[in-house]
Amino acid sequence: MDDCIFCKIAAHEIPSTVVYEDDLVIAFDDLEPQAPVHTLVIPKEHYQDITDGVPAETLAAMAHAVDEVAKAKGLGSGFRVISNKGADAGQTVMHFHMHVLGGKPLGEGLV
Ligand code: IU
Repeated sequence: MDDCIFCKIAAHEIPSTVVYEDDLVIAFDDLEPQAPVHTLVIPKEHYQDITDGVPAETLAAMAHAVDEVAKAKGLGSGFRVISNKGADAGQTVMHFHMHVLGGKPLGEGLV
């Protein structure tokens, strides 16, 4: 999509700190980290959110990328994966993404 900032990051038109990349997905550090490790995993193709008909192959590539991020960032003791869908969940960038959060004990609550 022309006006999507995450599409531009995926295309390397906007610089980011890339943690992992393959043909289908890219993972890069969040600009406003909410934890010592806060990396975003996104599909290179534009999907609005997790419900937007994302192909199984792409979802599998994202799961693989989460694992690669965890290894690269040394998150062996645990981490959290969050994907916001829609305004009530606080989604601000309308390009499907998974937050990978860790690097400290995150507590037991989900919200
Ligand atoms: P959300 O789930 O849509 O709320 O998360 C969007 C995230 O994208 C949020 O954590 C922002 O800090 C992050 N982000 C970014 O890393 N780089 C950007 O250029 C923009 C947003 I815009």
